[in-house]
Amino acid sequence: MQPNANATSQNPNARTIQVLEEMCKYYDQMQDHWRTFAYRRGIATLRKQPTKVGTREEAAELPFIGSRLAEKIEEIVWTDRLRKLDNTRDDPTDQVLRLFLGIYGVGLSQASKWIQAGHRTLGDLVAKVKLTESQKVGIEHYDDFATRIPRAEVEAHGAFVQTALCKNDSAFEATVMGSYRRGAKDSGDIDLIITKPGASISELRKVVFDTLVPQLYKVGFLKVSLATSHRHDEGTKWHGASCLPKSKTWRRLDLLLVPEEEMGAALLYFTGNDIFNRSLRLLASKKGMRLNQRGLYKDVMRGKNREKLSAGILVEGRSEKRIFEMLGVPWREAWERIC
Ligand code: DCP
Ligand code: MG
Ligand code: MN
Repeated sequence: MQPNANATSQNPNARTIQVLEEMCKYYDQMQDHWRTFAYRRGIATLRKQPTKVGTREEAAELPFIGSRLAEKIEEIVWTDRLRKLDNTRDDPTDQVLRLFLGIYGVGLSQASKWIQAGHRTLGDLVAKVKLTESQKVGIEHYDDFATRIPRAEVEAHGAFVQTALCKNDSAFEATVMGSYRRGAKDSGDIDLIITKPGASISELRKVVFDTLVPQLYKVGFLKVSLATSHRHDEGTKWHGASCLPKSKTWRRLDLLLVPEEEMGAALLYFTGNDIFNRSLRLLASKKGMRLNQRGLYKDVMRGKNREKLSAGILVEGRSEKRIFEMLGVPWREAWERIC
């Protein structure tokens, strides 16, 4: 369990946190990543406070709480609500935008174009727009993908893949990552790392893409593969949807193929959370190093604006613990990597 998850109701700032979390969820739905990050960091700070934070001055003293967020904290304490949140809830265009942004793979520019063209409902899109295959699936399974997945079900999807893998080669391992590894009670999707000691990426690819995926389609577990937005992920990632034998609910499933020598970096990356990853990458870059999902590299040449001029030399990829050590960061268990 996340250490903070249970503590919320006894927290002196519980009500403030609750309202800020709603605001944060709104920004997340709007794909406003910057504000989402700012709110999440601010909320994390507030969770750690032993006493109630009541004024903007008090709030602004705290780490990761800027003047705007501090004003909002004061407003919530004084009025028990946030006008900005109430306004967004009442705005019909906003509601349509959030509806469209909730479709898998749909971004702001696509959603805005549809609104400008006069579309207001998912039915409008189905009837009047030429949709991609992924968008069609995203609409058909809109509610499925919007529903959190209970921890036990995440585990069951992982076990299903592991069992199928073992039938091909008992040395293969499927490990559940993402919010599950951080101890979350439910998850937005299922993230799995697939690996085998000693196997190269080409062996992993062959087994996963030529054998495992077709088999899992055949038994009805995999339902559809969904387009990936990043070209460089091709060949190491699979995105799609899966469904347990007795269920009707499709879940989002992400597979990441990882050779042994990159396992530490991949564990680190795929455990997250995304804010924790960001801060580690920034720290690496400040130390003249670079961290990505393959490894930690040193002697990276950077230009004036920290842009990368050379890839650098691999320092560590295999061990998650060693990467922490090389960065000079004390070890943190997965459930402590909340941000
Ligand atoms: N990740 C990242 N940066 C991103 C997206 C992902 O560093 N922009 C990493 C950290 C995430 C992990 O990949 O923890 C898995 O990504 P998910 O989007 O599946 O996020 P989580 O599993 O953390 O949360 P959720 O329960 O919403 O799936
Ligand atoms: Mg996830
Ligand atoms: Mn994922």
